[in-house]
Amino acid sequence: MERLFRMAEIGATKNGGVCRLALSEEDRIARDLFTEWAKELGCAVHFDNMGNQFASKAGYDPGAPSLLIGSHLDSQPTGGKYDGVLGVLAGLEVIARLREENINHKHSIDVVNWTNEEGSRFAPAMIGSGVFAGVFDAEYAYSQIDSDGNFFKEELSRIGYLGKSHDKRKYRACFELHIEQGPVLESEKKQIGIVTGVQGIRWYHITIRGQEAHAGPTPMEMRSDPVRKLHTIIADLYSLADKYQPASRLTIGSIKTDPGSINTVPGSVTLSLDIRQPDNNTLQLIHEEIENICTHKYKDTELEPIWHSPSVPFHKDCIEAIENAADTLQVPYKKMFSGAGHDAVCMSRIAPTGMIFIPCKDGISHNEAEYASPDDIEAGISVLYEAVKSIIK
Ligand code: HGY
Ligand code: MN
Ligand code: MN
Repeated sequence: MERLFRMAEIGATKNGGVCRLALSEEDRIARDLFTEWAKELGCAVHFDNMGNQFASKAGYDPGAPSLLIGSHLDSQPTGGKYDGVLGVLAGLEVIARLREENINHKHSIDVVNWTNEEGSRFAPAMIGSGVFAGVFDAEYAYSQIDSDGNFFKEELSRIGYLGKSHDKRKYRACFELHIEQGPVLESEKKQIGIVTGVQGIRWYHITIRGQEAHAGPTPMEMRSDPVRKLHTIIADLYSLADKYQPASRLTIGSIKTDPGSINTVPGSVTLSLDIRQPDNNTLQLIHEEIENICTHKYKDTELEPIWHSPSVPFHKDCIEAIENAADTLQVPYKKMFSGAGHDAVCMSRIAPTGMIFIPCKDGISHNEAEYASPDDIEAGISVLYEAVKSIIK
């Protein structure tokens, strides 16, 4: 808890949250602090070509594949103290407990801080774990640009975390502890979520084109005002989401006019679109309907797909190890699908992967009011610790 509150001071916002955008000065300070704590725990620390940080505790068999415990330290612009940070610090806590209990273990452990999980400053999300797991190539990631025109690679180098890519290797397993970021566990009074998989995600930019004109002399009937068309397209998108309830999610997180001047009719308006669905076939149907709305129904509208992360299941052995741990510790749990994307999605491509959730107050996250109780945090870390111990022996 001390480490968690110390980390929360980095990028602290006035409403009790954090703003620690990927590759920002705050991210650099957080990374340096992670390194300091990892070294205090006797870990060897390194970072790779995406700035993913690894804190390693050696097992007694150097030839045995290591076990990864990872999450992320970057946050949303108005993020909470727990999203991502909990999973990284839980990894350090597992190492601290192994040392305190003098546990001898075969497999080494790497605690990982994955770069740019949020995808808020540089799209898409999970790009650090994505390059590590072969979802994206490094050049694609390096070419991503933030809203101020900064390139990913320059920013990574600027904060001093542009390392070398490492060779592909096998991993024994990968675990991630995370707050649920939704209301299910709290409403069902369960302390632990055993995550069976993560729903599919698609991101787009939709741009509606018009013609820039003077806000004063230009008669209304002479205007080609893209904002005027916005409400019909937005209505169509929300009714598409309504059509695929209860499981679908649709979010329009940003709407930007260009040039964004109070007395110029915009030449264009661009909205972001985040679609989620646990079923890949349904996600594909929604995708096709979005293409239809944006390319056939409305002219002067461009659809730019940015990211597609298919729905993935987690590994039965990891699910079982977590369930056994929860049973041993007699904590009430529920098996559930994840509504949020996580680095574990990428890792599930290259290692048996599992996730553990704990409740967050009122199901709120990506919000400065985000809160998880010390009790639930303790339960989550203890389940993680038991599950990891059962695998690294
Ligand atoms: O978008 C997500 O689900 C994650 O919080 N980055
Ligand atoms: Mn997260
Ligand atoms: Mn998040």
